[in-house]
Amino acid sequence: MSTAVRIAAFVAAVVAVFATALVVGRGIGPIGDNGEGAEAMDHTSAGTAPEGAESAEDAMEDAMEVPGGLMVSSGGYTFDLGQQTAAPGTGVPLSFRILGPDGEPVTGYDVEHAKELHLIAVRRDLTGFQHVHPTLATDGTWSTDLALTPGDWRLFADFKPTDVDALTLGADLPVAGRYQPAASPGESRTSAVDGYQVTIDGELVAGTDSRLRLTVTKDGKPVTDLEPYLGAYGHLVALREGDLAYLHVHPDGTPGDGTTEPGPAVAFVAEVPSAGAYRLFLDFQHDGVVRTASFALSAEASEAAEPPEPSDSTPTESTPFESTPSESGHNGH
Ligand SMILES: [Cu+2]
Repeated sequence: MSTAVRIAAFVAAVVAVFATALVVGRGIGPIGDNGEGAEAMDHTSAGTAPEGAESAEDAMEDAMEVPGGLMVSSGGYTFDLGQQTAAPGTGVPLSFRILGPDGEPVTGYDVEHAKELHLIAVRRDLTGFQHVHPTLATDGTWSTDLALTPGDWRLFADFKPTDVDALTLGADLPVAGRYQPAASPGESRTSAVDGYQVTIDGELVAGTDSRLRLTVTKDGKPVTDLEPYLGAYGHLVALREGDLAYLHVHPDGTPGDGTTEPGPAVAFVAEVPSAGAYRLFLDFQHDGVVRTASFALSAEASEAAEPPEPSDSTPTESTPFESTPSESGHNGH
């Protein structure tokens, strides 16, 4: 046996001894732990999970809850666009069907937010937002017109088949032509549209009901005679930047409930699934015209998650309405 081979054999033997010691050490570790390990095992076997495990379970549950609008087919229902591309234009006809679990077009819908189906169209760079209400033919075909510019568009159908949970399906619609993608504006809390200025107050926090308040002014004066639109003084759509997840937002208060004023402030409750950038679009009606204001907000991580890195920016002071408990309560639907 050469020296080299003998050294190699010795090294292998030493490694084997250490590996065995490691395995044995791991095996007896908890038992030889003066009862502490045994106690912990009793604790676990009794079904009481340690605190950390519970929040991890919650986080797992949250992770499995897929936001709306990311799928073209879900729960047996399919958003059937019937066309793969569209030409640009201001009055581009679009028709589509929602196919049910049996593959047939769905013809029965429940009214939600005053309509049987809400169609949201937005270019993937989050410009050109439109919220329209197509008309339903007896054969289950929905029809509407859209104003489309060149680029990749995303369409969302928000509806509730009769006797089934509401759902939002999403489908891509590429529009031919050259275009320059718009950059994200970063945080943007004010929006000017047709002489109106709309501001948004409140913070989005991942995984919690976040209260948002939008305030409408015109020529510097508060607008106090907003008109009901879709059963509320505003309709807010929130989309996550990056994948355009379509988020659940509902108004906090209903016109005519005795506490909800017709402006200048409109309150909403939004639940965002994660930290990150979100774009919000508010449709509001005044003087018979529906207008859309848009905003960009950054959602914070939930308190249950790891604390975020200290950031350079000073946290925004809480606005009065945040610390005031809700008077009207959530107006769920
Ligand atoms: Cu709608």
